[in-house]
Amino acid sequence: MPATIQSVEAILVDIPTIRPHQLSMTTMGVQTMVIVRMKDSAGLEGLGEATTIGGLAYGPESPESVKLTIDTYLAPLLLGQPADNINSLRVRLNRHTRGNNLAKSAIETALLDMLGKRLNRPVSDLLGGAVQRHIPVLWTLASGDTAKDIDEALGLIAARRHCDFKLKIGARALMDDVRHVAAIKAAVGDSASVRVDVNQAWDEATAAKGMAELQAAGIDLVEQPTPMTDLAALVRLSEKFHLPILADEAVADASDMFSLASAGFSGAVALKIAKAGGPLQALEVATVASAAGVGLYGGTLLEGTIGSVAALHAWSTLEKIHWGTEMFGPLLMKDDIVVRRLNFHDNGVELPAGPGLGMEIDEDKLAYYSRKNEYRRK
Ligand code: MUC
Ligand code: MG
Repeated sequence: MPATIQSVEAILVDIPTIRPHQLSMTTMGVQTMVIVRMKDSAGLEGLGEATTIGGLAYGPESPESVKLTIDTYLAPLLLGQPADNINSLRVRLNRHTRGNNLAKSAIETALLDMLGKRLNRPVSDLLGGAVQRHIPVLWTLASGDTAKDIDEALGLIAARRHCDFKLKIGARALMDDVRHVAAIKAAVGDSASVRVDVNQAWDEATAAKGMAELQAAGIDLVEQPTPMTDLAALVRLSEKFHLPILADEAVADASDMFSLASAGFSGAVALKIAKAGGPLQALEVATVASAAGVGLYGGTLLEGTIGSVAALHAWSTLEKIHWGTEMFGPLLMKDDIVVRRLNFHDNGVELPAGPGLGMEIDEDKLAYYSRKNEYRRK
């Protein structure tokens, strides 16, 4: 008798951040994760996570809507179904529900975790096998204060925790941002790679001026300078500058990647399991990007440990991640809900061993941080 899915629980978990995290569209002081706990008839549990940034500030799914989508629509489609055929379950979910890729990513992650535990294999094996176990991780400087960001960067370089940095810009006037970025680049020097993420805040003319200034300041990569729907602007900017562009919000799944690449884009893409609808689909984006000569980068929606580990299992299977990864989400939170936290060292992180994701919930911590009252926001 194949194991069937018996229960699917979606839990809202609020954990404060170690400092305010400023992006062009919001400032975060707390991160809200949706943790999925799925159980099957053999008594196994699969864990998954869906997380976004600043409620509805970043994208069309909020943590609360993800929980509602899972409870109301996805869980009823899964209950009683055979647990191990992940492709069949994806087809079933997509036949009855559109979009909602964050929620679907958490479900796909939980299914992979459960299958890995059943087969006694890590999720990376289910995805074809890991080719790297120590994966580079950058840090995002986003305190909103240039001097604080420089102190933070120098401390992290000295500790060998990170040697690459991404700066969140776009909320301020262009030349204020350029001065901020140039000061940080000058302070960290040539040994550190400095990139910026504009999170769609510029129009094309501002982006052209901004990229010229940033190129002169020694910046290595500019992420999503213009609105996500304007693929033509990304293509024109990528033709105009040597400074490469990282497409983020513009590319969620493999067909988005195909559209952008076939329009003539060159540069790199931020893979995110949440945008794509799960680790398997994120790797499909990587395949299309690689075929088109677009570089790869392991991106995050600032997930906690469960979501970050799911992504790490996927990134570990890639031969080359040209721009490294940003799987630092767990380090931005003051606490964690897993028993053994990730091991960040030597400017990267170790892929956890063990069956499935290799992660175990700390029940006391989960109970402490889970949202008790729907109307309370910390
Ligand atoms: C984004 O847009 O890339 C990734 C790192 C970070 O600080 O924010 C995220 C979102
Ligand atoms: Mg981004």
